[in-house]
Amino acid sequence: MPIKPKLRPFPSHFAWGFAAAAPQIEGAAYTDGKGPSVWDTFARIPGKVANGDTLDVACDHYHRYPEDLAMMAALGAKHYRLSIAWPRIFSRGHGEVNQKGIDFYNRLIDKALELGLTPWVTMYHWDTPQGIEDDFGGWRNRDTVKAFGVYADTIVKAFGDRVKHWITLNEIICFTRMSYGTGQRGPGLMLPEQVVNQTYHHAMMAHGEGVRAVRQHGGPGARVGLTDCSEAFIPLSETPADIEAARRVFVHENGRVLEPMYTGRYAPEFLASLGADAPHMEPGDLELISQATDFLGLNVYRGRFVRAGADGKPEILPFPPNYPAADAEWLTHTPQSIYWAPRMAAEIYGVESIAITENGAGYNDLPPVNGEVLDLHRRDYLRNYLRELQRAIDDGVPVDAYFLWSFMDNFEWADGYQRRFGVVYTNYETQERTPKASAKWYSQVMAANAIV
Ligand code: GBH
Repeated sequence: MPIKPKLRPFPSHFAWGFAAAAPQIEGAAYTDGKGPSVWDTFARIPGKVANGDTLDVACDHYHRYPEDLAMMAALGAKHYRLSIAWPRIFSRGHGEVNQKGIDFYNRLIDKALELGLTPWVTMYHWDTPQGIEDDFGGWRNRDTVKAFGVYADTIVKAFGDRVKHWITLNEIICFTRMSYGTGQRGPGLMLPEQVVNQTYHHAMMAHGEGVRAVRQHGGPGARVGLTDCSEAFIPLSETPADIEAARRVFVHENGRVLEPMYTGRYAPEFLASLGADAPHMEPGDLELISQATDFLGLNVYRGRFVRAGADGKPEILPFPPNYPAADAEWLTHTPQSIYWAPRMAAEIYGVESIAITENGAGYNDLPPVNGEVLDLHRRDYLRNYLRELQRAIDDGVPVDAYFLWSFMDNFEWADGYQRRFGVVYTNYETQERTPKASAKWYSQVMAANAIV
C-alpha cells in the first residue's frame, strides 16, 4: 500500500539561521585600533590552546565578510547571530570610542540586511578587552559592569536603528567559573570560590545593563534576551517520577542564572549553600538583573540523564565510556536535550519565547575530497536534534528560532582550529570555504521549513 509521509512543517514564522562569534571568525586581531582581548593574551601562553593556535587571523572574516554573508544567504538562511567585539569599539574597553570599529560593524550589518539576513547581535561573547582586565580586574570588579553599560549604550545607539534583536551575554559560566575558577579559558585564573561567585553576580548585572541600554536606546521593535547554556537534564523515562527528578536537578543546576533573572532573587537554599562564599550584593542589583526580557536564548549541545532513585532522590547518571559522542568529548549524542531544556525553562520560569541560539557538532573533519566533505555524522546529529525540537514545538514549547553553530569552521577556543563545528569547511591556508554535506542538507531544511 502507498505510504504518505507527513511533512510536519515548522511554524510559519520560525526563524532559521547560523550563529558565529567575533573572536572566533574575524581575525584582524590588532587591525584598525582593535585592542587585545583576554583571549588574544591567553592564546599566547604556551600550552593553553591546542597547537599554539591564536585568534590573529582565524577565518579572516573581518576582510571576507561580504563573501561569507553571501554564502549564508545563498544557503537560504534568513537570520544571522553575530557578536560585536568589545575591544574593537573601545580598544581598552573604556575611554574613547574607536570609530573604525563602529565603521566595521556598520558595513557588516548593512551588508547582512542587503542580503536579507536579519542580524541578532550578541554584545559580548567572552572577548573581554585586556584593558578591562588590567585596569579593573575584569569580572571580579563592579567597575567592569559600569564599563559594560557604557559599551552597551554605545553599540545600541550606533546600530539600534537596524538591529532589533539583541543578546546581552553568551554563556555566563564560560567567562566566570571557567575563566577565574578552573583556568580553562581566558584570562585563565584559578581563584577562590568567593571570587568566582562574585564574577557570576557581576555578569548578571552586566546582563541587566544590556537590557537597560536596549530599553533606553533600542527604538521601536527592539527585543533583548540573554543566552545561557542551561544544563539540560533528560528524564531516563518520560514518566512522572523521572520527569520530576530531572526537573529538580534542572532548577538546582541552572538556578544561579535563571532564578535571579526571572524571580528577582537568588534562591535562599542556593545562598545558604554558598555560605561565606556568597557574592557581595548592593541595593538595586537584583532589580537591575531581573528586568523583563523578551526572549531566552539557549545554547543546547548535550544533556545528562536523570532518574528518580529508590528513595525518590534524583540521580544524575554517569555516561559509560562507550556512549556515542562527537570528537569534542563533552558533546554526547543526546538529542532529547533540545526537547527538555526549553521545555523546563518554559514550565519552571514561564519563559514565553525561546531561541535556540546555538546547536551543532564538533568533529575533526578531513579536508574536501573532490570538492566534497561527507560529514554524515554531523548531518545525523543535527537531524536527530531537530526531530526533538519539532516534538517540543508540537507539544507547545515556545521555541521560535534556531541558529546552527556554526556557519564555518572557526577558532574553537582551547581546542584551536583542529576541532571543526562548521557546516562549511574552512581551509586555513587558502581561506577557501567549501560547504559540507551538512550545509547542503540544512539548506534544504530551511527551504522546506521542515526536516528533510
Ligand atoms: C559554545 O559553548 C560557545 O558559545 C561557542 O563559542 C563554541 O564555539 C561552541 O559552543 C562549541 O563549543 O567541562 O568538559 O564538561 C559550548 C558550551 C559549555 C561546552 C561548557 C563545554 C564544558 C565542557 N560549553 N562545556 S566540560
